[in-house]
Amino acid sequence: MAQAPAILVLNGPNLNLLGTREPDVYGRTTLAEIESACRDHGQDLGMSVESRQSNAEGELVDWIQGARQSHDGLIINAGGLTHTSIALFDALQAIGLPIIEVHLSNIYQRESFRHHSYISKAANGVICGFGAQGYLMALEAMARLLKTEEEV
Ligand code: CA2
Repeated sequence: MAQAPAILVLNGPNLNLLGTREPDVYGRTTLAEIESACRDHGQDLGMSVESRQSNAEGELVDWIQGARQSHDGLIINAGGLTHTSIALFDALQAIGLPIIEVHLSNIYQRESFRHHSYISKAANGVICGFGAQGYLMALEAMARLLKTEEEV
C-alpha cells in the first residue's frame, strides 16, 4: 500500500447525542471529540480516517457499499441497529474489507436484547466496554490487521 490506508468510521442512530445525555452509560465525550481523536490517532498510525454518522439505516448501507471503492477498512458502531439490522449485516458481508465493531458500553453487562449483534458475524473483531477509548483501540487493531494483510 503506497498511500496511507483510508479508514471509514461509521456511527449509527443516536450516537450524535453523545456527551449530552446518559453520561453514566456512554460517557461525557461528544461525537465530534471522538471523531477528532480518531483523526489524530489515525495520523499517528499512518492512516487517514474519515468519520460519518447517520440515524438512517439506508444511508449507512449506502456508505458501507461505497466504502468498497474508497476505503481500506471499516470501523462501525451501529448503535441500536447492531441488534436488529440484517440489512447492515448483508452490506458488511459484501464489501470484503476488514471490519471492526465498536461499542462504548459493555453490551454483555446490559439488557439481554443487546447481547446479540448482527454486526459481529461480519466483523473481524469486536471492542466493547471501553468508552470512547474503544475507537482508538479499534484503529490500532485495524493498523495491525492491514499490516498483516500487506505481509501475506
Ligand atoms: O454501547 C454502544 O456503543 C451502543 O452501540 C450504543 C447504542 C445501543 O443501542 C447499543 O446497544 C450499544 C445506543 C446509542 C445511543 O447513544 C446515545 C448517546 C447519548 C444519549 C442517548 C443515546
